[in-house]
Amino acid sequence: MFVVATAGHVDHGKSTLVRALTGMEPDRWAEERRRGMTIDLGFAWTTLPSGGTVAFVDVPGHERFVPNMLAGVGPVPAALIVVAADEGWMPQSAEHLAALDALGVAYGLLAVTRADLADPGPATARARAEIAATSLGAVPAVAVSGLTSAGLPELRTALDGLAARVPAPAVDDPVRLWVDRSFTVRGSGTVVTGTLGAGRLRVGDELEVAGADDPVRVRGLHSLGEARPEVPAVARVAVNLRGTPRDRLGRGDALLTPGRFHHTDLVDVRLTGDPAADLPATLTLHVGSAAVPVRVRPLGPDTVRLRLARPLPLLVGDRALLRDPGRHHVTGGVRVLDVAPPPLARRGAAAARAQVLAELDGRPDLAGELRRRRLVRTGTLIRMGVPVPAGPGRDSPAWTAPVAGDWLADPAHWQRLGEQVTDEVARYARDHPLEPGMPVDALRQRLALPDRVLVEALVRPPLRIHAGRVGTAGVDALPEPVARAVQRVRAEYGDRPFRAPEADRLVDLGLGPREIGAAVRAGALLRLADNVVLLPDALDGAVRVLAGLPQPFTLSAARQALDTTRRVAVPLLELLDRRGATRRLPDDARIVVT
Ligand SMILES: Nc1nc2c(ncn2[C@@H]2O[C@H](COP(=O)(O)OP(=O)(O)O)[C@@H](O)[C@H]2O)c(=O)[nH]1
Ligand SMILES: [Mg+2]
Repeated sequence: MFVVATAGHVDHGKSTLVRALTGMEPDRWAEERRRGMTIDLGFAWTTLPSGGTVAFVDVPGHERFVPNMLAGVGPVPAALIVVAADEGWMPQSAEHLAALDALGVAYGLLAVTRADLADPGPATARARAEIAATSLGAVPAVAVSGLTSAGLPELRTALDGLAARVPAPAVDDPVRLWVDRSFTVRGSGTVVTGTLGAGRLRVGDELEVAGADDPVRVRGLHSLGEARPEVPAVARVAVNLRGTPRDRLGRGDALLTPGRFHHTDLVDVRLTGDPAADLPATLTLHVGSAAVPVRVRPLGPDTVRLRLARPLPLLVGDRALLRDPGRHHVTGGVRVLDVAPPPLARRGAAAARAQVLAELDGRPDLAGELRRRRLVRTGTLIRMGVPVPAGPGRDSPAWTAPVAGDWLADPAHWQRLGEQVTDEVARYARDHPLEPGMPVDALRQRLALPDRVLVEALVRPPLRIHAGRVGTAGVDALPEPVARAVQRVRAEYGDRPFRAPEADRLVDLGLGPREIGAAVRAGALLRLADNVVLLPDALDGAVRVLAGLPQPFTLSAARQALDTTRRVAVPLLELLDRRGATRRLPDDARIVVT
């Protein structure tokens, strides 16, 4: 099926034309028929010469009902623009065309109606020129009369041509059915209608509704007045929903494939067309069949942040339009660049954001999203409209594979995090020498990581996680007897860290040269000289103590301050000299290097 929306000034013959083409009455309301004026959307369909079906969404032309018009054209990718030969181009001809242009509608046809009343030439020339300057470009034109039916066969052929040009629908895409009507059918319950632009609906489907917790279930489907088990896009469709009160759904709501759409009330967008320098601070955003008040915050020359009065299921790349309802004026189109933008709290954040947005074009870009977000879940990206390959393969690079769980990471950021893990764990070990490692959650918080699985994935040998802590393969990686011996040294010398166990005590503890070697390699002991060992955190502790002395200080002053013997003090100071923590002066005194 091919769906086309009408567009054009009031009384130019849109509804008459739809009626003449389909034999159906697009003005559904008694009031519309009494006043001879379309107020709300009308729906009608017919078979084309090719055998295909065209369904019309007939819109009101009166300026008071432009919001209804926008709800009709929002989800429809093709337009039948109607201009009366005897009246020519009029204000709502222009406003409707501006709306189609803002939404980026690229497929259209011009029908110059009431050709029995005046020469269609001038109206045709003017309308084609106006249309050519928009997203629709050059369109075929047909002169018709709803009264005499002249031109209708040519119009049918032109509609077939238009249907052939519209790209094939993405029937495997997720469903986002913008509701344009909802009503109750006795005995069946709630029915909503809309234009299905992509995807496929089936009886029994569970669908999500923005703003509602519970899913809804499809009880029945109708298209073109007939019940169907399944309706693929593109189609006009009526959906009967099970157990859904009518007041829960209305125009502007959307039925969605679960888990595929991010509901957002904050978007960064690019303005299309000629963005006015003095954009009003509040406008109405029209997207799909929805119309939502928004607050506008300018960012760059053609980019703004919109705060929506209620969340909508929007995707990166969506087209929408902004309208000033007070001034009856389509302000311009927008293209959604980011549906989950960062807050702009810090000074200068807005300017920095404007620079980022200047680089975006609304085409989903996985590498760019990772670079900007650094860490993001696959599901979040998909809900933003950014496709993620199923996994790395011949065509997709390694960074498209999750680093942990369903988390994707920017490769450079992930590498930096790995280095930070090493640093943080080493720092923690220095600050907490008696603890067997850094608690995993402390590390997670230090690195501001949103999920523990990320920490677990970042810990690589020689680091490892043991009993909820991250440490070097130190004490607990040593052979049992050595580990026990080192623990005893910790217990005995923890509170006098610069006293080294005497040689015979080492023997008692079972720490021979080989055991000491293993403990030193594992970072569990520090060897100053043969048979002179300290706990590894002693070095930093010594620097702290020595820094508290009047500078420069002598060996004897150091020995006393450290409460130790020459046997330890001499090699300890030499080691500190070698590491650059202290410097030996010509008179053999030392200073702590700061
Ligand atoms: N003579 C003539 N009158 C027409 C033609 N098309 C529409 N009209 C009349 O123009 C008026 C407005 O038509 P309508 O279809 O309601 O316009 P809409 O507001 O664009 O839907 C009605 O009185 C129609 O009878 C036409 O081709 N020839
Ligand atoms: Mg009408």
